[in-house]
Amino acid sequence: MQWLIRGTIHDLTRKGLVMGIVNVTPDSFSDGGRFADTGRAVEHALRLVAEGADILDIGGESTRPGAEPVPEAEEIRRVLPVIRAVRGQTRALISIDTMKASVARAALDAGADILNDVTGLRGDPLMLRLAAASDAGLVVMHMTGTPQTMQADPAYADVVAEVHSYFDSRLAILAKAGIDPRRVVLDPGFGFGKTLAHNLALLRALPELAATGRPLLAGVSRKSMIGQLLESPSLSDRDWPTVTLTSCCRELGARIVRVHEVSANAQAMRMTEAVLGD
Ligand code: HH2
Repeated sequence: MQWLIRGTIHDLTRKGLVMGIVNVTPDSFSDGGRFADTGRAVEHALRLVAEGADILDIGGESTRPGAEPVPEAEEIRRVLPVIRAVRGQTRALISIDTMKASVARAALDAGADILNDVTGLRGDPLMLRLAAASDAGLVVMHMTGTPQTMQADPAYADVVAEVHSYFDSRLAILAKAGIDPRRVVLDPGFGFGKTLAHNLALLRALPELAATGRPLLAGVSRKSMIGQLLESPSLSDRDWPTVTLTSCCRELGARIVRVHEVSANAQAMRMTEAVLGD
């Protein structure tokens, strides 16, 4: 269970990674506007590192259902000063959460280590070439449709089989583009074109999805599936359920969790790993 990022191998066999979310956006679904200016975003990022984040996932465009697309110049204006400032102050890994190759290129040039593309490097025709020319770690996520359309009426004959075959085909396409598979981690994309039943089926199937041999990343933090299960629209009720899901995901084989609150989720990872043993 290894992840190759900028020439360094990270062994995730026994110890998974916590990816802390830094949304430099006015409209993200759970924290929109809170860290939208550079100073507050940098302060937040450094706090997440102090709490135990291994990776900071910095994004300048919300992907919540129905979110307005952001022009590339504006997205770069949001994320670049944050990446530059954070790069100078921490050795934590930095990930750029973007669907645009121009934003990814600027972020990687500014010192980002990982490219997290919710379209699985399919959205921007220039993304695959950029990824191949770099040595960044890559997060390849599954999404049906686009953030504008994905929750309209998600339907699959068999969601687990479809995500599984998507992973296989993306790994084959990336390998053909010359990308070392050890650079890739895979993400089922919870909430991206999925109903509650689809999300639960994918959670249960994590051990099966891990059979590709690549590490799995799970992003369930504060997502609407939690509100649906608890029958509560309140976002402030979603942090403890997220911690529980972190523990479940790690037990079921995920090696990286993407979360808004780092401290409690990092503790859940360590506790679960202690129980799992070798
Ligand atoms: N979820 C979100 C954004 N990026 N990337 C990966 N790899 N996996 C995910 O599950 C994922 C992601 C959505 O969460 P958030 O960033 O909090 O919200 P928004 O997109 O509204 O900024």
